[in-house]
Amino acid sequence: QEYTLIKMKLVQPYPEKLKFTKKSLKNKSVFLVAATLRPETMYGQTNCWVHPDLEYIAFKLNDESIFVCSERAAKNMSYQGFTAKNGEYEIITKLKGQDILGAKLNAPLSFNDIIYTLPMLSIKPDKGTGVVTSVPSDSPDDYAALTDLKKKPAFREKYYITDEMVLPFEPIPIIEIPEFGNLCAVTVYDELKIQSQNDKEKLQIAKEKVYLKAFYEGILIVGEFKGQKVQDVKKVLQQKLTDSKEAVIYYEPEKTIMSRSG
Ligand code: ZZB
Repeated sequence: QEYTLIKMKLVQPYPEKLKFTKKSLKNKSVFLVAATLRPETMYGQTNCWVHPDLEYIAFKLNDESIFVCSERAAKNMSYQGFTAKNGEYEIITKLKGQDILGAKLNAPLSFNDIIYTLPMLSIKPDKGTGVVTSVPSDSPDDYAALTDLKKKPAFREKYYITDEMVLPFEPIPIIEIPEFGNLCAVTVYDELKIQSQNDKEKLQIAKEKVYLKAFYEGILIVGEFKGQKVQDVKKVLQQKLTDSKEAVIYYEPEKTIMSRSG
């Protein structure tokens, strides 16, 4: 499986956990990296998701910059030429998702100059990097999780998330799909009466409803490729993001026989 890894640049001041590592990260570029199949949706990023209880690592790349993601993903990257030595990665520090909640980021193509790192409880540890970029206009999971944070002050408080990290951020219309309008995730969320990010079955149905439609019938309504079909611009945007070093290609190995039968 091929993913586009979106490099979301950490903006100073860095979270405490990253300020006090053995080697100073002050003059280093640090990125939270999110695996996506939808590079054409990056205009609509409103935040980044991490799981508060999951373990992440910060490790060094061969160009001296730092990536933050799950150790499983770092290991995969080390076999794909990301690090100085094949199969090896130098861990700068280990951290929990909660250590980077609230961190300020600068994400490529996003109409928001600054977005925040927020908690999502449905992140799967064994997929992608464990860091997910959020596009609530086109991803029902993202819209559900953002709505949860907006509706429940107690949920924000629990994770020390302040109002300004959440309340100003609305889904941004970026892709028009016949019958679903220009905020397809919001349309299906309402249609299926989804209540929260824990509504697993409905969210699965919601995703299936929009995925193929977006690919075959979606039209970009913003940016440089405005007016073009999603299926025609997906690769072009991926290329543009990798050319500008704002993204890299990352491969996820096939699931092992063990996990397939288990
Ligand atoms: C931006 C985006 C915009 C995404 C969208 C989806 C949608 P798949 O097809 O099952 O492989 N994702 C990535 N890693 C994780 C994880 N560890 N846990 C939970 N979710 C994760 O799913 C790939 C998508 O799942 C990725 O693409 C990412 O969200 C999320 F408009 O990135 B996506 C209808 C979906 N729309």
